[in-house]
Amino acid sequence: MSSTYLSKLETVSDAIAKYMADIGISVIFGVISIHNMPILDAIARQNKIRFVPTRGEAGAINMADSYSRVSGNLGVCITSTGTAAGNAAGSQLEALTAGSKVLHITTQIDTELLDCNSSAIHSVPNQPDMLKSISKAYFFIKSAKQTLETISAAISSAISPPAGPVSLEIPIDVQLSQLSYPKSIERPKPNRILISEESIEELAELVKKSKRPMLWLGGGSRSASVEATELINRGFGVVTSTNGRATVDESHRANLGAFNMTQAASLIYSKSDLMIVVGSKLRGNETLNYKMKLPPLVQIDAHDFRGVRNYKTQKFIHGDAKEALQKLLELLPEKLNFDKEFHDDIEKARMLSESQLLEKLGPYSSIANTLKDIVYSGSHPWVRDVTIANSTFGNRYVKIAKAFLGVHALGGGIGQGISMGIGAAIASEKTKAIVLIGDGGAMLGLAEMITAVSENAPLVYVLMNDQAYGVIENIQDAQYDSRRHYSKLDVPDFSIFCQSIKLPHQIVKDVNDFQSSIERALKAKGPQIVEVDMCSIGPYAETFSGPPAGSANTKEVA
Ligand SMILES: Cc1ncc(C[n+]2csc(CCOP(=O)(O)OP(=O)(O)O)c2C)c(N)n1
Repeated sequence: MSSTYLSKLETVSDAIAKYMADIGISVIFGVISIHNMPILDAIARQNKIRFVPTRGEAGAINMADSYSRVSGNLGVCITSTGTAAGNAAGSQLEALTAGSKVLHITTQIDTELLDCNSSAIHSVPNQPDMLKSISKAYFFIKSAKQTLETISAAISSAISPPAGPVSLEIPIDVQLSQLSYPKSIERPKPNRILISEESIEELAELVKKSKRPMLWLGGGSRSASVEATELINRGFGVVTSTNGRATVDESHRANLGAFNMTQAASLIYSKSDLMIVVGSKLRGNETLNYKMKLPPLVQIDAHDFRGVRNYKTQKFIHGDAKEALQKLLELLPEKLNFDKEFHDDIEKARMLSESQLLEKLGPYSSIANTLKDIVYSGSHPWVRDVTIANSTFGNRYVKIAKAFLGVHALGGGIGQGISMGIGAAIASEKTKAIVLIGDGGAMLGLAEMITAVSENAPLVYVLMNDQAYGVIENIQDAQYDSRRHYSKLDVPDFSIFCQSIKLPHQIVKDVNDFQSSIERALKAKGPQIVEVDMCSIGPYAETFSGPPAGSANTKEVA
């Protein structure tokens, strides 16, 4: 196979590699295997795209996902047939939940052996079905002549609003078949959603009548920063989901940020007469499981269904956030006649929410304050795993400088932060990514720390080590009579582990040492880790026992 292959280099794989470079893809993440070697070999020979060999496929998708979120470009991942493609599934669900522009190229056994129970190596049942269920769309390249049209269609689908990960399967024999590269190529373009002008006109009338209109900005609004900022400057108040953070500057006094579930926020909502929900699902863990009372709602969403399924909306506008808000702005006067005290009230609500949160943190408030200053002023990508430090302060108190710099595991899955940090670091180039992770989550992605070292990724891991699934212990204490089954955790001695993989490591046993440690880590080149020894520092002032879990539980989390 290889000798025939090496003698003819105008193959489907060469065309794919060249096409991706020609349309501007500069980095790809993945794991090599016999069923994707022709494509990876072509990428390496052409030497135009950086290939990041990850330690697992789950990490590869997380990296492609966060690379896409931070760069705004397509994130690309290459896996192989069977278990390898399956390993990507959990991470791809995160990309699907977050609506990330990701292309997952995976492979298949020889075409003639497909679907005939052949038991060929890496042949597994139901691979296309699995891929369809974890993707926005699924594509398959049946023959050489379909190659470039199919890859272009797959990318168009991934980047068209509502964006999402797409999967593309290419059988090994097709990868090896001959294909001459055309003189001109078609570049993938996003499809546009036509917005109803009438709906926008009706919305403009509602805004003009409103005294305290609010925007609830979700992840789908992140491309509409300019428009949302103009609306806040004309008098709107803003609140965001965790994923929509910093769509408007988080230091703007009329931006509540992601303090969306506090009592102070609730008071603001009770006095507001209109809330436009832009690109957000109003998730249960951000609305007290849909029990939070919200103002009359209008929803703008690129999904053609009512994404806000648990709230009644008086109007639904199908469209992309940026274009919809642009059109709305055109119909509104420069100065709207809003309630003069509206912005003052929001500013006070944010300050109150912040100070109440700080009290709950106890010793960790100084770490929160240090990170707050550094992350915002240094415009660092701020990457977060699911750990108590993020559920409390990381996801709202530490300000993000720009919407695209915020990356977190929206689906609530632990263990993705280590890899997401690498994707964010590679996308950001100029500023180091800061990645806040827990020891429990770290166990799922630890091997990718070696990838961070191999790639010299500019990042700092801040590892909150309590030698346990801390939040699970807290839930067990609160709801299961302190029966702490399965939540104590044996983790490596990180100083030894990091030494063995050549990852510079510092340990903080006293919160007063945190600032100097992180500053040192930020100044140094390449990846670094600052471990916070929570067993030495002690507990939070108030125990965090998880987001609302069921409809009966409406505990406030911030
Ligand atoms: C993939 C996945 N598996 C399990 C869980 C359940 N879970 C949520 S938080 C958590 C503990 C995380 O531990 P750690 O990273 O140490 O953070 P801590 O709670 O100690 O702050 C677990 C097991 C999950 N959310 N996602």
